[in-house]
Amino acid sequence: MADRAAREIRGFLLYERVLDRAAQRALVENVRAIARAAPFLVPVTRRGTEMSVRMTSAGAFGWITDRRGYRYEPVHPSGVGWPPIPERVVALWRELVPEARPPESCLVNWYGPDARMGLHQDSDEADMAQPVVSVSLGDDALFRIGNEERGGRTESVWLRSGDVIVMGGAARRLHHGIDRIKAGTSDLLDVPGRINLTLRVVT
Ligand code: MD6
Ligand code: FE
Repeated sequence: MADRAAREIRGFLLYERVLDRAAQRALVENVRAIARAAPFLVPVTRRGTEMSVRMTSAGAFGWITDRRGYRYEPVHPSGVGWPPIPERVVALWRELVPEARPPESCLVNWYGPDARMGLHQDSDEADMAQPVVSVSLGDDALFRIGNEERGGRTESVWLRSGDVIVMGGAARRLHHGIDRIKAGTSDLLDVPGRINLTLRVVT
């Protein structure tokens, strides 16, 4: 595959429509199976504010936030182990970031039509030299990329179903977030909304 074309935005690499419709559908089925084993959670910040996305995970570690703060946990709060990361996204990881260590976590974010994700840095991982690979499914989402420090100018790009982003190198420390979802732009899911999968090395 090595010759896929990427669009670069501030060091983020955007691979458009990497997953075809059949692969997207199969991945949605994988996500449904993950959610049956490890149900979606309502993430709550340390201050007690509910986030608008719903979250679960696959892999050796899942990313959790609750009144105790942000962290990776080896099991779902129910006590069950996180299900394995779907093989097709592990294959994508190997293809797009062959030099990286194997992924240890696949965070699954569910966005309803009104969900968003504020500008944040991904900084809970021990080895920041390892990239993050993110897959979008369902409705279009407006992704905003900022700077290493808070504030300053930002750039936005629409992410569509089947798109994949690689965040590595200097871009690994940039703020980024999802401003909004454009409901009804995809008919992949039975309901309006978006699924995002983010693969990471945690240790
Ligand atoms: C999202 N994505 O696309 C949120 N983080 O719903 C992220 O927070 C993200 O897309 C790190 C690398 C790529 C991402
Ligand atoms: Fe992130």
